[in-house]
Amino acid sequence: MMISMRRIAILFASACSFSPPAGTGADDAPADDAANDAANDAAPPDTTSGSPDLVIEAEDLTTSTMPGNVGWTLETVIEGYSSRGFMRCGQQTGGTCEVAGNVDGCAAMIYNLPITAQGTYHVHVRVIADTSSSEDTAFYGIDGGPAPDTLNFARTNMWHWRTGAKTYALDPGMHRLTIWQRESGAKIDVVAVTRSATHP
Ligand SMILES: [Ca+2]
Repeated sequence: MMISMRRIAILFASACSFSPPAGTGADDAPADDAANDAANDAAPPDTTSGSPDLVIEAEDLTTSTMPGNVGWTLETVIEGYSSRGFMRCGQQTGGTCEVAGNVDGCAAMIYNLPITAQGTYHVHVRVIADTSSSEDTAFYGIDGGPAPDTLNFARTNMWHWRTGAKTYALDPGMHRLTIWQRESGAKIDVVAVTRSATHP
């Protein structure tokens, strides 16, 4: 069932160039889990209606950080995205950013979350990665550092949803979702923070 949604429309565009950060190398992300594999969904979501749950176009971020000369930029070169496009992190190299789990030097997209209902919230992202890509992971977190698990995309050549394993108990008020680079070239179309474990 489609979840009702509130759209946050904050336009942003940033210039981006890429230089491989320290720690670049092979994709050592965990294997995709079966539950997330079952979440493939080529249809873009409705991001126009309101509810305590939030579905936000990735390109409608609140702000971003670009340490190390790596950043997220708006792209439209892969069809099937929702709204104005999708955000791609740096060049398509699959080079990883973090050093020993430290994301301080990793490019981040930050989204304000005006939560209106207390609850346990899940983080979902609509993403794509080709069948041989090493550009298929990102870090995420709400109101702090990254969750211990990463967002691991399926290599399907199709837009699909992934859900993070870590959940967050949130009270009403303004919160903040951060998506950090893990692998350069990662592509994200939509982010969602909902009380349902099922993606929008
Ligand atoms: Ca989008």
